[in-house]
Amino acid sequence: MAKIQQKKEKPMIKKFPKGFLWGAATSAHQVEGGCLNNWTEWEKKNALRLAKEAEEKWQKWQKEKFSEMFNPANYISGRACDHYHRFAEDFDLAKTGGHNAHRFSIEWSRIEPEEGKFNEKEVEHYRQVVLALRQRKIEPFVTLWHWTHPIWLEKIGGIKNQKFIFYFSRYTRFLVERLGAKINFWITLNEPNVVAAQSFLRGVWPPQKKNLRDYFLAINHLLTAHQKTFLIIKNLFPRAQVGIAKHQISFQVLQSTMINKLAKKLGDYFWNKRFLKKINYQQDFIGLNHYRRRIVEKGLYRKTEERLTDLGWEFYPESLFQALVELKAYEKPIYVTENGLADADDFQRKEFLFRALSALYSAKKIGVDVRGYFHWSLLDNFEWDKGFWPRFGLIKVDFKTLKRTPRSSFYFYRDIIKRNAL
Ligand code: IFM
Repeated sequence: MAKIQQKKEKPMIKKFPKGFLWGAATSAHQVEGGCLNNWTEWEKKNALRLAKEAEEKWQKWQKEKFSEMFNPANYISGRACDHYHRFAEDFDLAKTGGHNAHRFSIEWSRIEPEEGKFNEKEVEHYRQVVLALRQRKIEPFVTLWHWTHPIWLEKIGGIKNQKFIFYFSRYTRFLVERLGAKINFWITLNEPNVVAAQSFLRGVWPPQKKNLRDYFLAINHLLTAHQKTFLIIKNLFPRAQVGIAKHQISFQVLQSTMINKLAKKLGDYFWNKRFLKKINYQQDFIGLNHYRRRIVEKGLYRKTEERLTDLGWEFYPESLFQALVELKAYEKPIYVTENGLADADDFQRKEFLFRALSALYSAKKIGVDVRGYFHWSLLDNFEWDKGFWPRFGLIKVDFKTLKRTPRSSFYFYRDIIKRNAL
């Protein structure tokens, strides 16, 4: 019998282009510590309630694994990771991880703690942050508003007050005039659709007011705020690249019925497209924040329960492919400005990274112009109304001692970056 010669298949190397940006993202309120803003005020009022509601809200396995969720202190951002004082140490770690880009946000309430009174010392702080990144050859992506703003602004309604547009523009001009020469990439707003929906549609985030009219007001103010600040930045620094970080869901129709197709269209329009379409002449790139898909069935959107992350979100990294492909129509460069999972034991993060980056590679192969990937997050941090228990970090943080310990996935990601390939 003739021997069947087994051909050894060479594993295909998925090579990324030279200059591809690799990094991680954080936001001021979630890592800096010592903030005083609309969220810190809300945390004080709601910590006890959130701890009590944990019993009802989470599954048995989550409650057993993360008993911190029953402690009101879990819901107070407090000193967080103390990144405000330890940013240099954190950037050293990012450098060891091979990162050549980093996304962070500026805390508006530090810059303008009282209406119209700007704090130059805090501008200097962020100048040092940018310098620390540049010294390590890490490209800064700077977010101007990652959901938190000064208390004086919240007192007059925050994003649902039209004056938000004026105040946000003034704050942007002040900052960009001072820091703009050192920054190539600005992200004006983080996930405008998420914050407006959580605050005014679901009514679960500050100011916790369920009201459809306020929802549309908030979205429209954020739209105009972006359009105006885009022009401010471009007038001051024409070569700066300006965009937003947009939360996108991959709506997936399994059975192609009329009602499912219609539900996908609606979901896509209201969640994914409306905002981006309206600002398409005022964005140089699209920042994609992507975490999840939704299955469209019988005209409804449903989650799947098959394999889950610590927060109970579906583990399905491949949905990044669809999210990227759907952005191709805008004909802009794309940076994945957030993508990641809560995984305290780091059991799933390596596989997540590998599969998500394979999806990104496949999207690139069919012509999607993706130029960078920022994993969420560099450090474990304060996950808003969930508090500290969901662990998104490539680097583990012990919130008692503030000791940083890179997880095994940190090194896995480092090796991908080193090879610039999968
Ligand atoms: O932690 C958040 C981040 O602030 C915005 N995007 C989603 C992340 C995970 O929930």
